[in-house]
Amino acid sequence: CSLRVSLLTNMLSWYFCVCINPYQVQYGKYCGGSLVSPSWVLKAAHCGVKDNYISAGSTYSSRGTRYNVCAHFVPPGWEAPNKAHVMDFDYQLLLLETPVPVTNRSRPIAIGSEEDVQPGAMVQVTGWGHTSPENGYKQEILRRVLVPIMSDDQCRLAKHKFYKTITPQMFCAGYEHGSKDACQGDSGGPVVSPRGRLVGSVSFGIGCAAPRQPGVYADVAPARAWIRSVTGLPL
Ligand code: 4AZ
Repeated sequence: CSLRVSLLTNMLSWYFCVCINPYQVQYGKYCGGSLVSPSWVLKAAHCGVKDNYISAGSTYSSRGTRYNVCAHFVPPGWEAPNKAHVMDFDYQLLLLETPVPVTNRSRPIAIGSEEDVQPGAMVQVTGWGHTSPENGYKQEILRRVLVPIMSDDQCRLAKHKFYKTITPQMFCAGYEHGSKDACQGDSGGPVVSPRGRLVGSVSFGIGCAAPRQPGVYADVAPARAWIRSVTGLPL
């Protein structure tokens, strides 16, 4: 019976997953990213520039199609993580050699604006990262979690000094009691507002899903002008 249940849930998750998050891509072994146009991917700056391809078009980590990266663009404010663990401007743009075809499985997401980033708004975070701090295995099937955006003031009260360094290029999201969060391997992945706009990119956090230790995300809305200037997209 449990086999049947798991077969059924696998089939259901397959059915639902095929079309969810067509904008999600994978970068390297441990990072995600988002298609913001057929030729441009937004990912985390801290994921580096080592890998020269992304995979897109599947919710299965091992089944995406590879697209070569021809250039990386890093915002002027980004500095590699320092001792204070500040990851300001933790986003980066990748230009693909050939555009990803626009289909049900791969398609860009529109970039959100400041109105999409309100405290209390439930945002969807997706990735192939760890499902608990103890489970160090990458997931094969894309997972998602819904978490509320926190005000910066509330985030500064969190239980670690790193949260005091929240900048306008970041926002926090999560519950006071924890339990739902992004984790290792989700970095660079999409954070999507209730109206389906890209508002963030997974950046960092102290541990995963612990009480008063929310996830920290790069805020994409303030990056619109920079994204427009690099990509020429009509934002
Ligand atoms: C990471 O290392 C990471 N709980 C991503 C998100 C969070 C922690 C770590 C947030 O990719």
